[in-house]
Amino acid sequence: MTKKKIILIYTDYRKMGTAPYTPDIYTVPLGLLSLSYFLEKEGYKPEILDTTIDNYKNMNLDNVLCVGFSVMTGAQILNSIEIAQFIRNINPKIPLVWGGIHPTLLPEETAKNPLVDVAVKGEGEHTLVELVKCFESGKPIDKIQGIAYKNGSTIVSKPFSPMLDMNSIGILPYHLLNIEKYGTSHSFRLNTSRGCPGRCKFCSNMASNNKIWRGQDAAKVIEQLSYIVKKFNPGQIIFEEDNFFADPIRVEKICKSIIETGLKIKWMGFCRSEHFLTFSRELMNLIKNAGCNYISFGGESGSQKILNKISKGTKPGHMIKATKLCGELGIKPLFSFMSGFPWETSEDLEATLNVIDEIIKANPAAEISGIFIYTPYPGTPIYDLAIEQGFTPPASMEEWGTFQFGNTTNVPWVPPGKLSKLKTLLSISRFPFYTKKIILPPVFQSKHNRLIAYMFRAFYRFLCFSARSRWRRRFFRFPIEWNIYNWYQKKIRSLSGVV
Ligand code: B12
Ligand code: SF4
Repeated sequence: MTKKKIILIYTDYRKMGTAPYTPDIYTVPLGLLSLSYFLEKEGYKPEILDTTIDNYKNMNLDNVLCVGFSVMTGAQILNSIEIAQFIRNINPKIPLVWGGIHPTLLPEETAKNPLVDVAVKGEGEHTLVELVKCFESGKPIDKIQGIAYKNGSTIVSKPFSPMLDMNSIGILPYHLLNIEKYGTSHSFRLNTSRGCPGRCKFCSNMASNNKIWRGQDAAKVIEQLSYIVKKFNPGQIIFEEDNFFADPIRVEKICKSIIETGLKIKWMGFCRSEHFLTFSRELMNLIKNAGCNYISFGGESGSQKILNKISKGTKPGHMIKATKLCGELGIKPLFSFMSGFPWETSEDLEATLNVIDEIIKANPAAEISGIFIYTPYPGTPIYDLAIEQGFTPPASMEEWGTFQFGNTTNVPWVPPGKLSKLKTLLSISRFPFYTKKIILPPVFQSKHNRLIAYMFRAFYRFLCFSARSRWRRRFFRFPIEWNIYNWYQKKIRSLSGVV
């Protein structure tokens, strides 16, 4: 008998409001691919529907065993609610399973929603296979770990299931995706480790991974890399994981194997600057020779006081040293920063601007991805402090669906004048990162719109000038041009169907 279908849905996340207009950039749903790998191994036929690319209304709901949703906090919740309602209207008997970081952080609240039959906590590979087996056989789900579900008027919440052995993941079933649409010849994302030993107090890693880092063996990583290079030949590999460099012995083995197997790749990974400084010069050279061209560091703040408060474990001096070393090695360092923490004074913020200047001075090739406004996420150690300081947590799934990363209403303790400064700083600091190449929206690309295109380019040049001179003079008041720019971004995103 042919098995029933399992549809896994990746809903639209793009309503997040901080990224300027970037057309046709999609990110491969790595979580859903990993779930699908395990389902296929058990003989099931998963289908992935990425609604950032395809319209969910064309979904065929005949012979479906269950539908899974992958959900981050924010816009994906609203989208998942809309699609779940669509499915319920057509066939109310199809079980709806929600997984991903949001159900992991708030499993009981998620399971309460009438459009959720089961909320999955943490890694979903084994849990989903077990659930699917129960749905198929009609057996009860009460023996399964890592889930929350309704039992009459109460919510049952089971403990997390044991962590997955990363080496049990094989080559992901990319055939389930319309892979050309993801721009994989340009860059390819893969996941070879999970978790992070860090304990930064704003990060959800503490709740979702319990500070436990685990990674695939070097041989497994090379197997994945060789397959990807042969099949897709991407210009850039991105190790999409919290801390690719957590285990230097693994890093050494991976780099040696990349060189020995003759894999010609360029790659980037995430690291902590103080951790990078503990590597020997030999290892650093090996990393460079194995094709590493970017390392992304979380700078967060230039103020030692703030770095201590958030338990970052990094000093501003570490960032400068790591930047210089990257310069010597010919690797581009990429830093991201944050503003608006409850304890942040004007001096602390100034220290962040100063450390950015020092980073650029130490290595002009260094890039800054932005100074993002702190967002209190549930499950993070300073979430309760944010509530004490006046943050009102969304009260329902629908409200969590409108919760936006970097939104100024998330930091009510910041006085209005400073908020405007944080917003301007976010726009200015992100502008160079996103506009290395000016992207003309299609609407401006036709011959008839030459004049508009000319004005568009001129405005961008003016913004470059404004960003530089405001930054130099530390003058962030009356940000009329940046308000126009942000208004324009919103408009263009809505014209391109994102908002
Ligand atoms: C890649 C990535 C993105 C990509 C998305 C790629 C993709 N297609 O998934 C993009 C660039 C779009 C993105 C955007 C954002 N991201 Co992001 N992102 C990540 C990152 C670095 C890796 C995700 C990943 O691929 N992991 C590997 C896979 C294998 O794991 P996974 O997706 O979690 O899936 C597993 C489980 O969650 C579960 N699961 C997932 N889906 C489902 C579905 C079902 C049915 C089941 C049963 C189980 C299940 O099983 C999977 C396998 O074990 C994570 C950090 C992290 N370590 O996870 C942050 C992370 C998810 N992002 C985060 C944030 C804050 C954002 C942004 C708001 C802004 C920003 N600065 O990045 C935006 C907007 C998102 C939004 N809310 O709308 C936070 C999420 C906080 C939260 N509560 O939502 C994270 C956790 C980073 C952090 N440590 O704080 N992100
Ligand atoms: S180093 Fe990065 S991933 Fe690790 S806990 Fe800190 S913020 Fe989270």
